[in-house]
Parts: sequence; C-alpha cells; structure tokens
Amino acid sequence: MLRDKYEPCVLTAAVTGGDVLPSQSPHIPCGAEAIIEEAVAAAEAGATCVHLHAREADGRPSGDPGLFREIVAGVRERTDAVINISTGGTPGMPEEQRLAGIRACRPEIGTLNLGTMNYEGFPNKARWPKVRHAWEQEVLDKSGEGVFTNTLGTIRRFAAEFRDLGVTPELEAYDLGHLSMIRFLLDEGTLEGPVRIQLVLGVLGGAGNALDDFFVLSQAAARILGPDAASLSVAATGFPGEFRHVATALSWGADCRVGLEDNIRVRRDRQAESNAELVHVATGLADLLARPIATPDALRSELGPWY
Ligand code: KMH
Ligand code: ZN
Repeated sequence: MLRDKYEPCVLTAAVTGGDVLPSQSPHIPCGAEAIIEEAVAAAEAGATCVHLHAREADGRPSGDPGLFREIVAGVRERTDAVINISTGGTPGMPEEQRLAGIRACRPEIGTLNLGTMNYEGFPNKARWPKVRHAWEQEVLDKSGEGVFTNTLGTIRRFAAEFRDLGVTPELEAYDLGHLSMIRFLLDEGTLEGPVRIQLVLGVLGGAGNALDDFFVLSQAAARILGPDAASLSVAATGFPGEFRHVATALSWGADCRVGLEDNIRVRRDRQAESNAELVHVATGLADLLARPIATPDALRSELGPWY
C-alpha cells in the first residue's frame, strides 16, 4: 500500500472543488475556460492527475453533464494528465448531479465517498468576507447544517456505476470508520481489490489534519485492508496542513494531493494565485526529498480492475 520511498509519487491537483467560495479566493477557477486553464497549468507544473469538479461562471458548483464534457474535453486536448472526477460534488447536491461527471466523461478515476457525515466548509462564517454572489450567502446561511449524505445504498449504487462505466474508484476516507466500510464493501463484493485510498484530513466532521491523524489512519488502513489496498494518498485541508502532509507523504511512501479545493494559501500571509503555484511547492519538496513524481502513464498502468 505504501510505496518504496524512492518509487514515484502520484501527485494529484484538486483544482476547484465545490466548497471554497469565490469570495474567499479570487483565484478559484470558475466556468469551463478557467477550470481548463488551471488544470492544464497544474499538469504542466508536474501533476500526474487532475481532480475535477464543475462550477458555473459565478462559481456555483454544478452537476451539468454538458459543462463536465466541455471541461474534460478541453483538458484532454491539451494535457496527458489522468482525469479524476468528483462524485462527491458538494454537501446537499442530489445523487444524479453527483454522478453526472463520471457518466458524461468516463474518466480514468472518480471519487467514491464512504459515509454520511457532518461536513462543514465554513464552521466559523463570521471569519469570511462579505460575499459577492447571492448563492454564496445561501451557503453561509446553511453553515452548521452541512450533511454529506453517503448511505450504504448510495455507496452501492455509485460503485455499480463505476463498474458499469469502467471508471476506477478512488475511495475517499475521512475517518477510521470509512476504512471499515471499505473492508465491508470488499467482503460483500461491492468493491473489488486492490483499491486506491485517498485519506481526506481536516474536514470538520471527519478526522483532523495533524500528522498523527495521518499515521493513525495509514496504519489502520494497513491493518484493516492489508494487500487489498493498492495505494494510499493524502489530501489535507488548509495551510500549512496541506504542505506538512505532502512532505510526510513524500517521505513515507504515500501519494499526495494539493490544490485550491483543499488549501488557498501558499504562505501564512499570502494566498496562492494558482493551482500551479501549489503544485510547484509539492514538486519542489519531492525534489528535495529525492522522490520522483509519477507520470500519467505510470498511474494509468496501475488502474483497474475496471478501467
Ligand atoms: N472536497 C474534499 C474535502 C470528492 O470530491 O468526492 C473532498 C473531495 C471529495 O474531494
Ligand atoms: Zn473533490
């Protein structure tokens, strides 16, 4: 599950997400053209894979298949990066919209989330600036009520879609119970191993983003899943959490993810101006720590069993 520490690391760039508000970061890409530009630049900066959500031009998260098609066609035309599409969307998004991206684009990878949980992008809304769009205010008004719904039924339905479409699932584990859920899904045959795991750390409602949280969960993944886990990646939210976990993953033999979806700062007092800037931090650390970054084709050769 962990790689040799000199084996290439799969670096994913999560370029836009569905949680960060455009009023929090003017650099969050919104609309097809901006999302394509950011994904292409992230790939050119060295990302193996780009994790995509769709957003309308005003930044509103979208489950429009046409928008997903436009984004993915634009990225595929200009880069060789592996495409990973979210089926998480954003808390409250209906299932059909969450599935729109993988159905429309059949990417190599899609995210599969593993449990219903509290999910708060904005637990302390008083800290955020005045918003520019009415839809952002609606999101802030619902702060404190965010539920990310992933019942066992949802997970089974989504897993069947992945299988039918030939998309490899990346299993998003926000806490220990999600690893037990993976075990259950493997044992009942809903999932086929070896599986790819993304530890998502620092979402309020899941595990925190201390380095201890990563070590506890990566050791638990090894105990619970053993050889059924093919790879383990970490996506930690916030600054400096994201970079601490990149350095740890690179040193420890894990894969990792950076991007404006998870973190909008590049220094304590400076916002990241692009995803590529965050990718450059990761590739710089990889260079210092003598860990090569995996090529897209190296990642493709690991995918399956359904792709
Ligand atoms: N927004 C992240 C905290 C997904 O897209 O399915 C979690 C995520 C999940 O990336
Ligand atoms: Zn995502």
